[in-house]
Amino acid sequence: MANGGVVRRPAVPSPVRIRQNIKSLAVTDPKKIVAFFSRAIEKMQALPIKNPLSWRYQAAIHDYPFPDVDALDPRDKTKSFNLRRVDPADLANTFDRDPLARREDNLPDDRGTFWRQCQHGSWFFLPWHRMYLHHFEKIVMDQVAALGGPKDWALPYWDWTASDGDQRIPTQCRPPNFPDGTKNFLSIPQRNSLPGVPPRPPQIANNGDRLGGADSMDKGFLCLIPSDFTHHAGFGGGASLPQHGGEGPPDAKIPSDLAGDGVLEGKPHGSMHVATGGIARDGTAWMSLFTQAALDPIFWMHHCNVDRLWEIWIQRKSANRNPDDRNDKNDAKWLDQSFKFHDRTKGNGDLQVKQVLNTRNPPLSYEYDDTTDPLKGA
Ligand SMILES: [Cu+2]
Repeated sequence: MANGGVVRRPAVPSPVRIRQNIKSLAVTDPKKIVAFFSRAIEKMQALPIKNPLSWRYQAAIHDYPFPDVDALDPRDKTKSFNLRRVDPADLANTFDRDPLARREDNLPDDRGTFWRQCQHGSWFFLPWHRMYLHHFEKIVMDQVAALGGPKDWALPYWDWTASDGDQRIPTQCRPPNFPDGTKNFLSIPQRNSLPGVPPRPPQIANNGDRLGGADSMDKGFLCLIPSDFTHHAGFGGGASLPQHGGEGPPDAKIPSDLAGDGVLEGKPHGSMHVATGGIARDGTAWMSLFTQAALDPIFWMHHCNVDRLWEIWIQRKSANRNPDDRNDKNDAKWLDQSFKFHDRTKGNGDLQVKQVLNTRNPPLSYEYDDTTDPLKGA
């Protein structure tokens, strides 16, 4: 096939916003994408957690620890996915709590509906996170516009798969201050800062050290190889009911041992989370925990790259398809499944999976600057 096996989707009318590689966005870039992102984060962090447009509320949509952690029954499946996995005897020692909690916090009344919604370990992983990024991006866009920034601002992505094997925190996200002396809100100290155990060299994320082991980022792009979406070892994950962690398929004809995460979700997605966050026990491992990950601005750029890999997978071979069989009970449920969100106005932002399958169409209307197939159609 021409063009290295890349199947281009038909163009849709502009304006389509372009999500760009943060590496290509120097602080001096004319649109100041990175600088405006930082200033928008500052604004969002200043809002109280009760406000759906605040930084902490947005992070809690992914997951949030129960404040009543001491009273937690780990068998209660309505409770946090993370905490279910923690040995009760260990609860007092975990750092799976809100690291920004303050006495004066006033948690929102609608948290039971909108918080702790992240979909992992199933075929809802990719569409749910795409929706999550979409609403977050719109909220940031409004902050950027209010600050006088570009109207077509779009989230940058962190390409840890770069062909040079970069696997480092992007330069712009490391120093606590920008060259002009203003605070860099893309930099946080809660990233892997543990000295390596010899003979492994230390990996200090914000120093620009290479993160994780050599295979953390899936250098061979093995995640792009599966040709089926639906499977625990497929690209997108096993058929499952929509739940934190996945709870088995809606239609029993798919054996439940095929439920579970897809290849992309495990590695590089999960492995790069842990490589970035580091060890979970010392309270400085935000990216390693569902409940804290989205507090680190790099979470959004990390997931943008995961979303881009989904787009690459779809484009690289015409045989690669999302679940699309309307006659199949499971596929139909996947397509019609809706998830609850606030939109940028705090109004109803609910979306169905079938609405987010082509990024160039509304309501998404974005594309990536690079969806070249790294495997060149192989
Ligand atoms: Cu993630």
